[in-house]
Amino acid sequence: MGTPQRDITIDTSKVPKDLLIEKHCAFLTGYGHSHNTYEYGTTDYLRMSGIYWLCTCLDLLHSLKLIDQEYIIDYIQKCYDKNSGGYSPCPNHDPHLLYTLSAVQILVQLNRIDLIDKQNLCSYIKQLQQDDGSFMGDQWGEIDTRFSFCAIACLKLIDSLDVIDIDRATNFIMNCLNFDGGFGCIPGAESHAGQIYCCLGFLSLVQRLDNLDLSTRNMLGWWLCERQLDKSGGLNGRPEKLPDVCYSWWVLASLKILGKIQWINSEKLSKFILASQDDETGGCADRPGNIPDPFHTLFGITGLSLLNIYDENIIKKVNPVLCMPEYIIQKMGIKMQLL
Ligand code: 3PZ
Ligand code: ZN
Repeated sequence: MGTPQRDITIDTSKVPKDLLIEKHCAFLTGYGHSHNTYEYGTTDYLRMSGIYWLCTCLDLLHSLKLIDQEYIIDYIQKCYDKNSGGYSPCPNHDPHLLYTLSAVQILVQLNRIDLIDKQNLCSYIKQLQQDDGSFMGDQWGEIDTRFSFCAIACLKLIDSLDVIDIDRATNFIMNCLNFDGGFGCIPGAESHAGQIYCCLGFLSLVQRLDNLDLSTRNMLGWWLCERQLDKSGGLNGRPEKLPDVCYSWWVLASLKILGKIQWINSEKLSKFILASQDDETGGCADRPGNIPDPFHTLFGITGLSLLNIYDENIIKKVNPVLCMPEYIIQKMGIKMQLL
């Protein structure tokens, strides 16, 4: 039987059963409209990513017109650090790969890639690569496979993958592969769904998924689909944790890359995501009854998009590797590997 699952019970008489599109759009734009800026509601140390979460979610819901694009573009420019070539979460903070990826994703989505100083951005990313192929997130030196993904995703979006050492970067990712088929943040660290997404996304973008043999792909597929809990239908990020809407994204996107998304019970998962909506304020929380935020709202909607249960006129298709609307990836001609 193994260890019992930690799970929650959903009171089906109290939770929404339909997708609350208009309420989500109002919730997301509310993060911008208060105080007439996009600063309200999202804390400053992650504001650039906050703007990426809400822009991406609104575009997927056919409502990008509701945001002030000029304001956002101006905000991104204020977060650009000319000296390093990277972007910070808010003006006068230090640049970091996490927020640099968010800034590039927003600029690509708003069709303003012309504002990016490609050469300066490339040198910013290049100087963060270490001899073992890994990437630091910023000048302070933390190493994590998340940052390898951010580096490769930025470079792919500006068509400049060749400026870094891809072989060494790939070797570092492969050194983070564990015996259970999952990946951790550094060699030897335990497997976690978020890290698995970053490592599979990395291998997909550099077209090296063939590095994973058939038995590893199967083990990893099993590990990922075991994240689905029986009672609630939600997914957790690792064994013995509670279900959380954002893992709908990290796990489903990983399974999509592996070509095994059908290993998840989509009916049960979609019910869990819908139950996590807040029918008063709009937005999704990490699980039913909790307070909604833009992060879980985006990953609830992208999870539903990957499950393919709503028409494209309701939720646009999302790209499983870059977490951006698929039509933009197609328009840019960006190629990646899916199994
Ligand atoms: C959340 N961050 O470190 S965070 C994040 N978490 O910046 C954003 N699921 O206060 C929001 N947990 C909410 N809006 C939560 C982004 C975390 C992830 C925390 C979380 C999510 C469960 C506990 C790390 C991409 C980028 C960043 C992360 C993961 C993936 C918090 C706590 C942490 C953070 C922000 C707010 C609850 C929103
Ligand atoms: Zn979460």
